[in-house]
Amino acid sequence: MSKKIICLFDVDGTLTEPRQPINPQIEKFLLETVKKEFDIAIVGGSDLSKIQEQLDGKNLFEKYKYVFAENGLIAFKDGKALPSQSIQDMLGEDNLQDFLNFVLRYISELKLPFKRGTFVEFRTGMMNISPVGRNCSKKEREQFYEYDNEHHIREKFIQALKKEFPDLALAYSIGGQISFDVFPIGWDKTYCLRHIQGYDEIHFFGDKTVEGGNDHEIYESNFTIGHRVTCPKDTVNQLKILMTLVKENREKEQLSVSMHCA
Ligand code: M1P
Repeated sequence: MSKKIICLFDVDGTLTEPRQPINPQIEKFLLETVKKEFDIAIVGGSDLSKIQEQLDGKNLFEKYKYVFAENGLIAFKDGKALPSQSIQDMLGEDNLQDFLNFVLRYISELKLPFKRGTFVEFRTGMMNISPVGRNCSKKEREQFYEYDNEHHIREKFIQALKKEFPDLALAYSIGGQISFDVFPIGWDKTYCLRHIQGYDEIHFFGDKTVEGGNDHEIYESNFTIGHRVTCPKDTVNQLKILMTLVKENREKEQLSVSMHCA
């Protein structure tokens, strides 16, 4: 019997350019070609509203078998919401406020080429912290990204947080261009895997697969077959290769069954 496969995609950098809408041709390929062969699902670090904005959210739940936002802390199967947990319950209000106060103090002392607004976005299962501020424009986002590549603002910030809060069981990951995510250890993208059942293979596609990137743990997980991609076009190419391999294997299986029966 042929294997039941699901393809699980990261969003930014894998299906779309960072924080941009999906290219209609890529969406067409997913929905009209890939979906004929495999179930498809998404797992983003972002919150649901950003994912909906990027993936033409009108029929998001019809397009994808599973939709996971915030690494799977916000989860839907066939459009039905699955159980969730919150970061405030996990950390406790006292720890949370100490943490946030330190973050805001640290940002207040940072001198950057420019700063905008919304430095902390408090989500259900994580905090998203942006030294430059989430309200920056697309151009400013690119500029900060370049500046950060040179000056390692986010990496240094994360080191300072780790040093200040060694006892809080928190993980830090850089999934995008202007911010980093903070969440309880284990609430990385592998969190979503607890919801996926009934498949022989889970193929995960992501671009931030190296250590410190927010696709790293799920890419390395024993429960997935990881595909490292460089951009949405590369995702399409790797899907084409996967579909060819699966087709060849199915043909081989059919041939051996018919030889066995003859
Ligand atoms: O999906 C990857 C990341 O996308 C955004 O990052 P940034 O705005 O820095 O490019 C954020 O939503 C972040 O939480 C998420 O991990």
